[in-house]
Amino acid sequence: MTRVFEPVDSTWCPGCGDFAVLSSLRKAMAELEIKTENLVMVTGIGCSGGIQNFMLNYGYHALHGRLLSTATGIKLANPKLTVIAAGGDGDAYAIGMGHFMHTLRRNVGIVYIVMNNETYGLTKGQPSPTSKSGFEGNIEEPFDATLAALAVRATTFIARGFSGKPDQLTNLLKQAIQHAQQGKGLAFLEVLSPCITFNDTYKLWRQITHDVTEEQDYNPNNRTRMISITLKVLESGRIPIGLIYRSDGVSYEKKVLPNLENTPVNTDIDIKKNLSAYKEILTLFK
Ligand SMILES: Cc1ncc(C[n+]2csc(CCOP(=O)(O)OP(=O)(O)O)c2C)c(N)n1
Ligand SMILES: [Mg+2]
Repeated sequence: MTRVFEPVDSTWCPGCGDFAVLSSLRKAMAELEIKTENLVMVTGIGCSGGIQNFMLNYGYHALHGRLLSTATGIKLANPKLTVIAAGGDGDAYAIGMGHFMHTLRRNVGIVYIVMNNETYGLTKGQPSPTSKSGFEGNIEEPFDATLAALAVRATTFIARGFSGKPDQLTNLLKQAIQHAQQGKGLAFLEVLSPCITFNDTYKLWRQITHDVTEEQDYNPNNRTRMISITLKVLESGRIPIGLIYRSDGVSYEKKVLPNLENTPVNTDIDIKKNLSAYKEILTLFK
């Protein structure tokens, strides 16, 4: 199969947290032996969205905040593909918030990576929905996506990694990809990925990230307990990281397309063979 993309050199600032996401993703793909021609990356608008240009696979740069509807369409057209959506906190939780919530609710079998730097990096450092109160004149309180995702009862995989912990990140990425591949549904992975130019949080995040797996009553299959742990960690001024929640769901594509041999990508669209059917459809518009 010929490929449509040649990866280009990264345009990220030296030291950007997104480099760790890129290298961990490459590592996870290699370890899971995912063939590049079977992977599609759909990305949002922002520095983080550039990741698709630096990878050797099929990709599509979607409209700002609209990557999830594009990724859903690709997965439904060809459920055998591994579909990874990736973008920033602004893309996900500001302009894309409605799509984020509803895609979680649908449990589409894609991996969604949100690179959260608590700012709009590409447009030079304005506050985003995850920015702390006080950042660049921000007077609002930050949104926590893992807690919100836990509140959507259809979610089946919720995790948070940190660019400063690449081994844990690679492990979470592998689990997320496998979850989506196994038809269990959407794997949501937020990555704390510092913007060294406009919001350098490396040092702070090393201090305040807290691995939820260290909690005595940690049980990632128990939603109620994980809501309580997540809330407790957040209210103590720390940020929960690690695998937060996982359950065996049934993905949206499995419900819509129970027969994997009869999917849109397998449909015969040959004009000559289907001429009468096409004519019939056209008459409906007359
Ligand atoms: C419809 C639309 N509105 C606004 C913008 C301007 N814009 C470009 S990127 C961006 C936000 C980027 O922030 P984030 O999603 O957090 O990505 P980052 O650059 O931090 O990785 C905005 C508001 C746009 N490109 N399109
Ligand atoms: Mg951002």
